[in-house]
Amino acid sequence: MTIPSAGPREIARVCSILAAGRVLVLTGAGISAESGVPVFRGPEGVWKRHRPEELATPAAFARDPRLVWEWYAWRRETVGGCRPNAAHRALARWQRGRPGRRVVTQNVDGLHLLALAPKGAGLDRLDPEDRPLELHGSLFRTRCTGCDLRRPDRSTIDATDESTLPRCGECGALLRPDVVWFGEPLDGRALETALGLAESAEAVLVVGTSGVVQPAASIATAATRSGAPLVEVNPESTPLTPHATVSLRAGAAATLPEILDTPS
Ligand code: BV8
Ligand code: ZN
Repeated sequence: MTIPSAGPREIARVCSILAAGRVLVLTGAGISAESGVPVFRGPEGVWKRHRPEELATPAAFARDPRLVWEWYAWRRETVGGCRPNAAHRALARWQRGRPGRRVVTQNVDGLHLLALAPKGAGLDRLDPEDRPLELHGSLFRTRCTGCDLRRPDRSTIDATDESTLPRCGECGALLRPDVVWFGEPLDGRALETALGLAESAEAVLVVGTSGVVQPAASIATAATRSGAPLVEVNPESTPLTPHATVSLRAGAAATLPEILDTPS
């Protein structure tokens, strides 16, 4: 059922669905739109200026690492100034200390983590169950193309020349953003965990994803195949809308506090 603007009855229905013990939340770029993080597709999507095939692929990096790092340096700078919005914060409140509530995100902006540990402090003390599963990696981690060393990294990247690109302190090889590019497999353990959470979920909440990127989008439908009702929050309809029990045509920042802060 698609709801152009949710009234108290629909909100109450959504709250009762999300009051289940085991709820899986799948988020996409739309949950960060109101934090000022550009979404991927859509009129002003970042892909408009660049096509995924050009930049977010291993072949593009092999062909022109400087251009790829230039794009990621710009995205790091853009995202680095963004803060979690009311939707990220509502999710962090809702899931804290409730192990049955898990967030799986396609986003690489790190805003779910910042909402859980605002100053970035205490990230290491976060309960692993509270940490979001970052299926596509993070803009703020690098990975070594030589020895695979992965490290948190919020440094400013100098992409003016190939010689100024970041290199591994251990082996000297070129570093790359620790994100999953198109044509690259997702981390097997992360995907297995996400699919396991989907199969055991009693409800699934999908927020701000166009539902076109696979295999991430299939995590939502894996939950519905196991009988879990799906609630979607998105101003537009998506390929996941037909699987939704309730699809709220709404923005995340206004809607999530409304549907998650209700004591259950
Ligand atoms: C792989 C990291 C195989 C990089 C990203 C079927 C099965 C398997 C693969 C495929 C398949 N079909 C096609 C493929 C290939 C491909 C794919 O899915 N292509 C798509 C484009 C058709 N998939 C892959 O390549 C994956 N790898 O399958 O490997 C393999 C196996 C073994 C061995 C070798 C290979 C890897 C996919 C990961 C790609 N990396 N990101 C980077 O970020 O630079 S994906 C990228 O898109 C982002 O991570 C982003 O999160 C993701 C999905 O986009 P969305 O989050 O949905 O964002 P979008 O802009 O599209 O939509 C925003 C939504 O928000 C909109 O609906 C909008 O209405 C809504 N919105 C706007 N404002 C708000 C809002 N909602 C709420 N509130 C608001 N205020
Ligand atoms: Zn190395």
